[in-house]
Amino acid sequence: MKFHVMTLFPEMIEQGMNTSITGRAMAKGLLSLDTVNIRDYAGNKHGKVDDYPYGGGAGMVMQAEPVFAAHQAITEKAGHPIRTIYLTPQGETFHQKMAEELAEEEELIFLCGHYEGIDERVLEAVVTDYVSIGDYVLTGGELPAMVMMDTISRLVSGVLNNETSAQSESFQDSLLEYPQYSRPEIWRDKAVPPVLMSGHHANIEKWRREQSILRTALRRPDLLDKAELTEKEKRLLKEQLQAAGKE
Ligand code: 6GU
Repeated sequence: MKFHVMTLFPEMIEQGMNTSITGRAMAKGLLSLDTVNIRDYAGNKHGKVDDYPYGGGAGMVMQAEPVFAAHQAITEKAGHPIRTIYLTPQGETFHQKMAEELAEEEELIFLCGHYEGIDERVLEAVVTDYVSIGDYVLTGGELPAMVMMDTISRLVSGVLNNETSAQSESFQDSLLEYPQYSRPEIWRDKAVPPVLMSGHHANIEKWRREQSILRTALRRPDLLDKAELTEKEKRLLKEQLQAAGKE
């Protein structure tokens, strides 16, 4: 996967992506990151890329030409069109299925805006996808771009140590992950659930599935509608919720 990021703050993106799992994946050549400083395409010696909004109003608008020139430099070098994501609270809300679909692309361009936004005309010319990461307002698109790249990266083959974990984790089957425990067996008078110490793999799998279902019901009941539970699992969940005084 090759990520291109158009931004006024390339060091922010590089610092974030060079850390931890994405950093290791880049060192291994499984991912690549190309940050493009839009300011380098300002076309004036002051590096000015913003101006007042026509019609008046607060703040500044990023001008069309530097964004267009930066985008052209990327696609001309690539020699083919590249799906271009503009990070904006006005976009479709990011979700795991979208990440899975984007992970199929060989390259992606992320366009990060600042100030009050970017001149609409260049968005119409270069953007293929408008994406938000949730209903709150950030100062710029850099953190959302990093959120998306992190999510997409872990779906790229070889990025995670264990191939199974990308698939089995939360949301893949609309259930949250089961709780995890490690040494010591007793910590501050709290013991690890005995089934995990039993070595009985079928019982462990069964317990984990039950825990996933119970936890989803308690923390994210909205997800449960999409999960496929057997009649037996539905009955057990009802009992457990009643026992916990939650129903
Ligand atoms: Cl993609 N950008 C900004 N500026 N704020 C956001 C966002 C994006 N998604 C949620 N809030």
